[in-house]
Amino acid sequence: MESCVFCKIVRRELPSTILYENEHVMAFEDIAKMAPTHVLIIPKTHLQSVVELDSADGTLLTALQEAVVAVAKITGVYETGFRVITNVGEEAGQTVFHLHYHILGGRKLEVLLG
Ligand code: DGP
Repeated sequence: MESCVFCKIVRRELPSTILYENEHVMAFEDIAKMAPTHVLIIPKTHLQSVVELDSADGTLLTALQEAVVAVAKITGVYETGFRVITNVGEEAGQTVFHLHYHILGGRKLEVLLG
């Protein structure tokens, strides 16, 4: 998608600190870190949010899952614990409408009840 910020990162039109990448997904540091580890995992194809994933996306779902574990290990939070968040829609706080998982860790995270 031409104007999407994360598509621009995938195309290397915007700089980012990439931690993990394969043909399906990319993981890079969040520009506005909320924790010592704050990494975004995205599909390279433009999907608006997690609700656009379905049973036809088995390969991508596996790639996303493997990226979660890989990023946790690369950043060191695999041992200490971490949180995986994906926001869907404005009311949930989604600001970039390209599917992304936030990986947060490296400090004690407050309990989220909404
Ligand atoms: P969300 O609110 O769930 O849509 O999260 C979007 C995140 O994307 C937010 O934490 C900030 C991050 N972000 C926005 N623009 C950029 C960018 O250009 N580069 C990087 N690395 N992160 C970005």
